[in-house]
Parts: sequence; C-alpha cells; structure tokens
Amino acid sequence: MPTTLKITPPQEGVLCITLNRPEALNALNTQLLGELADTLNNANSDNNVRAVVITGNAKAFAAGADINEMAERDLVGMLEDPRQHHWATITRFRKPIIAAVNGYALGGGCELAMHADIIIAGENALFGQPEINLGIMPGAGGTQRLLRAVGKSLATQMVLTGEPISARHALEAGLISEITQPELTLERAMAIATRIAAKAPLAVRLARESLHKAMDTDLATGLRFERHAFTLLAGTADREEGIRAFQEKRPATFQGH
Ligand code: CO8
Repeated sequence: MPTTLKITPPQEGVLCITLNRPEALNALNTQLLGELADTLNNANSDNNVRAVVITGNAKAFAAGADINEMAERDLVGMLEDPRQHHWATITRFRKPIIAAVNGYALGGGCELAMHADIIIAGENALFGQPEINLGIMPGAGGTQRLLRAVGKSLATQMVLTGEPISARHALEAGLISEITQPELTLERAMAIATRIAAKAPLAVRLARESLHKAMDTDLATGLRFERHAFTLLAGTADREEGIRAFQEKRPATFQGH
C-alpha cells in the first residue's frame, strides 16, 4: 500500500491519485515517485481504469523534487538516480491523465503537471521552474515541455529567472486549459476524466498517441501517423457501435475492442 499517495478506487473508469506528503508541500521524493510509477504501471493493465486524475492539496500540487534528498546525491548519485526510471514509467503511461492543480506546482511539480494530458488549475495555482535559484536546472522535462507549451520567450523567462506565473497567466499562455475556483478544481478534473473514460478506449488511446506525435515530430510524419491510426480504428467493434448508435439515435456503449 502506498504511503505517500491516497488512491481512490476507479469510479466510472477514473482512478484518482492524491499526492500525500503535505508536511513537505508534496515534494517528490524517490518513494513518492516510485509509488506513483507503480500505481500507473498497474493502472496501465487494469481495464477498469480508463483515465487518471492526479491532484495534491489546497496549498500545493507539488513544490518540486525533494531538495533534502537531492542534497545527498553527488554527480555519481545523480547518474544512478532511480527517480529517472520512475519519471520514464510515468511518461510511458498509456491512458489520459488530468492534473488538478491548486497552490504550488514548482520544479518537478510543474514537470509532473506537464506529464498530464490536460491541466486544470485553481485560481490560486502557481506554476514555476525555480531550479535556477538552487544553482541547478529543470531535469524532468521542464525545458522541453514548457517551451513547447508556452513558447520560447515565456519558457526562457521562467527557467532563467525562476519566477513563477499565476494560473491566469498559465491559461493565457496555453499551459493549462481551464481555471476554476480552488474548491472546484478536483471536481472539474474528475468530470472531464469521466467524460473521456466513457469514450471508446482504443480511439482515446490512438488519438492521444497522435496528439503526442505533434509534440515530437514534423508535420508530414505526424499526419502520416494520424492517417494510420484513423484507419486502424476502422477495424474496431467500438467504431461499429459508435456509428450504429448515432444512426439509431441512442447513446453508444463502448467495450474497448
Ligand atoms: N523539497 C523538500 N522540502 C520542501 C520542498 C522541496 N521541494 N518545498 C517545501 N518543502 C518543505 C519545507 O522545507 C518546509 O518543511 P519544514 O516545515 O520541515 O521546514 C515545508 O515544506 C513547508 O515549506 P515552507 O515553510 O517553505 O512553506 P512556504 O509557504 O513558506 O513556502 C515555497 C513555499 C515557496 C514553495 C517554498 O517551500 C519553496 O521555495 N520550496 C522549494 C521550491 C523549489 O525550489 N522547487 C524546485 C526543487 S528542484 C526540482 O524540482 C528539480 C526537479 C528535477 C527532477 C529530475 C529527476 C531525475
């Protein structure tokens, strides 16, 4: 049983994971990242899970990597850092993740939020990459994902000054998709995840993979991937069900094959 996470069993296909180290503003130590990676690994093969919500508490989504733990690792320690494997497992997760962010999403916390497919934030959220203040730099995708999300100028400003941006600014910049009142952030994220969980799982999976391609490939390759994925779905029972349900004017029931 994880001790740094609270896990709510899947409801309507949505697994909710709450980061639970409030005494350290949910700083991401090796144990928490390991438990998160294990939980997602299990969720990958669990057909009852079709989407995941990751959240923190009112004060912090996560205030970054655990600085005290990091202080104990020298260069060799960093090269052998098990956390990089946990991040890789989180990156490989195959189902949609919605991050419900209130309070601080700093350093590794902002990077974790950016591993999500969709970020919903409360008005009080703060997003930042303050590593530069510690004499280091982002190491879990912060320079790459942030630049792709908000563009060169703002990403550079955030990474080189270490100054965070507000939820409003994050919305304008395209880092997040919605702002809510803080007490409604989780509810809104769960509602979005529940909607996604009711769709055809294979269509969700391939659409998500195709969207990811847009982040790391040229347009022609991305378009080719999209065409192949679109064509593949023609072989699924869920496509047949979706189209028949439309024609019969009833809601579709998708089975995942
Ligand atoms: N690590 C460890 N402990 C932390 C962290 C952290 N990142 N953030 C907060 N805490 C602890 C504090 O030490 C404090 O503990 P204690 O009560 O025992 O003193 C407790 O949480 C509460 O924090 P504060 O008293 O500081 O709360 P404030 O409201 O005064 O301030 C801040 C909140 C502004 C968020 C402040 O805590 C802060 O600046 N935290 C550090 C933020 C930061 O620098 N984050 C980046 C860390 S580096 C990183 O994330 C690199 C990721 C690379 C990943 C690569 C993996 C391979």
